Amino acid sequence: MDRFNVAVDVVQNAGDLLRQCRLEDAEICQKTSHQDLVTRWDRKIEQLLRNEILTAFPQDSIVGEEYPPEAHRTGSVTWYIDPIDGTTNFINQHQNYAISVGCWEGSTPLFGLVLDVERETLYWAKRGGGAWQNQTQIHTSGRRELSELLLTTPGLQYTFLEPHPYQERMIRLSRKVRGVRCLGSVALELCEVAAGRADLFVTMRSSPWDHNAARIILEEADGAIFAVDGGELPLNQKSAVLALNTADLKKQILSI
Ligand code: 2AM
Ligand code: CA
Repeated sequence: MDRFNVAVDVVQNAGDLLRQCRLEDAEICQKTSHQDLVTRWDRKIEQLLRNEILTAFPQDSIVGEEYPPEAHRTGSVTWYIDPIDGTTNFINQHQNYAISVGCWEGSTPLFGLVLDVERETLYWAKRGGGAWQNQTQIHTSGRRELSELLLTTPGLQYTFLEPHPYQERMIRLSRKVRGVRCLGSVALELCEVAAGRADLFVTMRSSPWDHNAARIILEEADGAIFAVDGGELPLNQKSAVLALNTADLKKQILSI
């Protein structure tokens, strides 16, 4: 099996486990605060993904949220994996969370998978092959007027309430767009832009495992993704992120 098929299999199996699991309170831990949580299931699912991927492709590297990278990987392929993107939603809602797997050869995208676990919806893209929601091809919206755009952001307080260099600009932007939505998952919100149900996305906090799968899907859907200052989004560092239904909107959004 090639990497893509291995990835689809393991992501679907992991989704089946999460859909059936019943989370106990004792399985929830704080990482840095009461707003930054991890569960036994985040760890268990990341272990499952790592084991399956490394058994099939032992030279590949894995960058995941819950475990440090393993040493001595010689290949040029890196997998960015988040076992549960939207852990708070997983805990409180048991919906609106995703498994995110992005596969890159150096800085070249190979494919991205984002499984909306509870909706059993797989967003996926291979480089050059368009973007897909299950068997249906998806595309970003054609909206270009600021007053018609829906802005999605996963952390309302970090985007609008906590002080940061873009805070005033974000508040101005929120007044100019048609509405603001918050789903609570970087990967799922980027897929909302890819599918044309949202038009732009901003987050002040995102890690490579949060966005490196969905960015492939978004770009294959003709969207564009940047660091929040409009520069290139780094592959291997945490970053604030700006994503758009088209690169043509970038100048206008950055000038607000
Ligand atoms: P996570 O669920 O994998 O932690 C909403 O908080 C979104 O922002 C989620 O996609 C979450 O990913 C992501 N996120 C990124 N950095 C975060 C952080 N430091 N604390 C909490 N959520 C973070
Ligand atoms: Ca996570």
